[in-house]
Amino acid sequence: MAKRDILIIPDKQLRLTSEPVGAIDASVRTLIEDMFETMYEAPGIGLAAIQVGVPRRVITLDLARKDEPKAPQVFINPEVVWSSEEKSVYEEGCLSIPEYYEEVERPAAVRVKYLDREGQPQEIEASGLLATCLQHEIDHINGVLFIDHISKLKRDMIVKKFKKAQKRGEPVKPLSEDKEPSHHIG
Ligand code: K1U
Ligand code: ZN
Repeated sequence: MAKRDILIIPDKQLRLTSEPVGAIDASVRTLIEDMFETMYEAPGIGLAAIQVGVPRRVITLDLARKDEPKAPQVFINPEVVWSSEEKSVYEEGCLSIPEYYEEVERPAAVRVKYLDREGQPQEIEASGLLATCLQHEIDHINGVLFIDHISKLKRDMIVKKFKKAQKRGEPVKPLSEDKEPSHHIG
């Protein structure tokens, strides 16, 4: 297994639409292993392959708390086949936009069809954090970021900060020091 570098905005690769996976071969299995290592190390609760520069429709998740055993989940070629009318709001973060957290409104529940890591077709109905995370990661494989769901004013401010920091070769400081995630897993 190898940890890979996570792309940070404004990297243009994050705007690509990822291609479906055909056969789950050795390169896909290595990608999945590397994504878990990268996600756990970050640390994060989800990761899309494009965040490590691979434009394939592969997602890893682990929503287990720190005091619980690991619960890795893999979604290959995921597709939302149903979304609830009911919405929920969650303060989201993104490993490609480090240190920024904003409330995003999305469908409260979704049904997602996908292939598991053995290539078997599966369907899952998700609500709560799993629904939020799945939608966030499926957005990634379609070139969409959570900041696309917030106001243009806030989005432009965040992108500007990251562009400026990239030019200077510096890390980006949070817009406000008290913008911490309200969900504390573990
Ligand atoms: O896709 C990503 O960038 C990963 C992202 C997933 C996500 C988080 C919150 C809402 C929707 C999607 C993250 O994992 S950000 C880091 C994070 O939320 C976290 C990290 C450690 C412990 C608990 C949360
Ligand atoms: Zn993200």
